Amino acid sequence: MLLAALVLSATAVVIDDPKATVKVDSAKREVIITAGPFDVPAMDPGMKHADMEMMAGHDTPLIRFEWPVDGWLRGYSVSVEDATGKPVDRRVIHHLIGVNFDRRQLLYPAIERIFGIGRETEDMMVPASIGVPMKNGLRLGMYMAWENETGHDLNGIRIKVKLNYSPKNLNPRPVDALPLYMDVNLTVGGDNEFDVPPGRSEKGWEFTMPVDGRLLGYSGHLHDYGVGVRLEDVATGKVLGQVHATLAADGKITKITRSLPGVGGDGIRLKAGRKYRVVGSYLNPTGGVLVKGAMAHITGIFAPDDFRKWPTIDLGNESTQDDLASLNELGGHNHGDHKH
Ligand SMILES: [Cu+2]
Repeated sequence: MLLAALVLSATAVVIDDPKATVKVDSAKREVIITAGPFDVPAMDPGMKHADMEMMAGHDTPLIRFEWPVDGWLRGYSVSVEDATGKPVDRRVIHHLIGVNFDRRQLLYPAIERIFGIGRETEDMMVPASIGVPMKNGLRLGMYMAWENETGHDLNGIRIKVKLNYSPKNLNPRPVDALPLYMDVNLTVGGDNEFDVPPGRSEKGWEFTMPVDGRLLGYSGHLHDYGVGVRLEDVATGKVLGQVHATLAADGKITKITRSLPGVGGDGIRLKAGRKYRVVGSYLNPTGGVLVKGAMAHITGIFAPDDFRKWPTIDLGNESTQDDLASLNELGGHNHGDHKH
């Protein structure tokens, strides 16, 4: 009986893009997206990250799918397997970004980035007391960039993204929270990379918070030679949160910290109308400028005090149009930008 129930609870749906399938395992409370097959040529061993960034068609085309259940998203994990189903080192993914066409970001007139991993980030899971509200039928998508340093071509590999959810009848009801993206150098619909001069340097971006709420958890993203990213209050200079990078001896980034101030605590209170700044710091030992070699942002999960005040998508907004156009052009041959 139990086995039958498990089998019945897993239903496969093939959607319009034949490259992605969506499966629900209601026993494990997982939505499993499988994308592929992909052929990923080996990188030239002398290739630097910045060279890779400049390559045409750096990101894969957008892979669209529909979210299949009502409830809350509370975590995700990403794995890669070869044509025979054997695991492949996940570090062949430079980044993987999930987007939600049905919700806007808080700080940018751009569509929501709902999940994301970088080479240096670990899988994400928050306690069941928190969740991102999700409705059956939400239009999602994802894209990724490869960094195949294995020394050999990878043919027919597949990516598996497991999205953990809480069902809609979960009791007690989770606190509604939404992704919060804060980048030191983003042009919506354009890129967010910047040059890093030799030695120590910082780059910051100031913004005014549109709504009241609490930052419940956060991590971030940096490239090689990154030191950290912090969030500070502009008026007082007080550092409210920070992420730190762990680098290997050669300066390559291996890990980035994660904090959950909203678990066992109230989180970091951010106030509507108040100014904040996100600042990325780098220490470049190469003696030269790293051209477009860096990115720095904090990604968090934010509980607004009043959900109704969250900004809605305005399709007439030029930046929103640029954002949508850039997603639709992914995988083209005329750009090598790197969007998160
Ligand atoms: Cu990046």
